[in-house]
Amino acid sequence: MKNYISKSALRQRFSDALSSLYRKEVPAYGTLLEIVAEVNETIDPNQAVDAARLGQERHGAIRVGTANDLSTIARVFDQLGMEPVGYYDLSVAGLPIHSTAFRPVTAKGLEESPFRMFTSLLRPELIDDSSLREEAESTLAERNIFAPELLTQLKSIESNGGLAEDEAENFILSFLKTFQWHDKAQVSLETYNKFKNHHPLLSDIVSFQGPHINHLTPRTLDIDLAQEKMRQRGLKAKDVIEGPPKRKCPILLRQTAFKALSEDILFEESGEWKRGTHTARFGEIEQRGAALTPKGRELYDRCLAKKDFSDFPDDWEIMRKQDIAYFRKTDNGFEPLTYEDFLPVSAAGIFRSNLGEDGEIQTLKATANQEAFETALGRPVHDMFALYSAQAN
Ligand code: OOG
Ligand code: NI
Repeated sequence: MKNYISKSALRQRFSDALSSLYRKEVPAYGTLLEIVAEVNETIDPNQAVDAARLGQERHGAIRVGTANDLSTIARVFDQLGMEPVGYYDLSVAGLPIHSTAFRPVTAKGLEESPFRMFTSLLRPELIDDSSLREEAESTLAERNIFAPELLTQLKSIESNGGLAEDEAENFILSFLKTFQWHDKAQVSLETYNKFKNHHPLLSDIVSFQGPHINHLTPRTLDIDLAQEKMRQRGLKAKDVIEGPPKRKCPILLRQTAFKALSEDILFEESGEWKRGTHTARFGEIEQRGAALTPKGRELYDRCLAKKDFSDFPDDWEIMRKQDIAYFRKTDNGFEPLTYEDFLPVSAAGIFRSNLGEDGEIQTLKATANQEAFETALGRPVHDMFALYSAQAN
């Protein structure tokens, strides 16, 4: 019998391959990695949470256009030990998409390789211009975002129940193609501008051969220091850090990013090439804190809405007694569980600063539709609170 590679090993190899691809394509991301390594080195490893996985920790994000793309990518991620967790309705922030995060769901899986991918699906029903909607849908229907060899390999892994060690390299290379940048658009400049004027996300999702990775995010232990260093090194950092304020006891997730680059694109029009630009790719950093219970999350959302966190206890003992955060019992007492997921309000803030829309949120007459998302995905998403509860005690 052949030796099958473990899903965690495959996930880590994919994460490393994607990181080198992105470093090559977006050199500023390399600078970001240097900053994070520098900052994390200044922190005592004995004090650091999840010290072992820190250096390799990151997430990425892509936006796909069709149900078939979403369900197929879910099958590939499944082979990498990444399952959909949570449903994020981004229509509340004026974005015509809904999302999930593919990630390992067990403590062991997270320990072995914590890589995750925030994945959004376009909601064409939220495009109120019907001719534009039809044009978007027919453009999306014509493209194939997966290399043919990837689909062949995927079928064979699914029927064999695993991937041989010596075939892993090829599988990863085929999957990487889905995340590559395309400097030639698949629509004319005029069509691109039509999509863009309707919503910048629409032009990003529809105009290219594939759903290019739009950012990668290493994890830092001191985001305030890292943000300062980003400025010193000449990266155009966002003005504010998304998420909770700086605290003694970090909770959830704090994030910041450097603004997306404007990149040259060629658009074909009756056999001639026209030059244009597209703004999509950026780099982000994040600092992770404790996972909150539904009660804690409600309190967080309330504090965020009124921009005042004085009601949120900044003491582990109190947070545990009041059932605000999840804890695990260890030999040295209680240890908070790390939040492994995302925050829709923060995501919307990151989206906005990268779509060149620093102003008001556009409103969309829309409601969450988890059922439609799960139908497109081909399976239900995990409930994140259930996953944390299972690991807490
Ligand atoms: C995804 C934004 C969400 C995060 O860290 O909250 C995200 C996107 O820009 O496609 O990655
Ligand atoms: Ni992100």
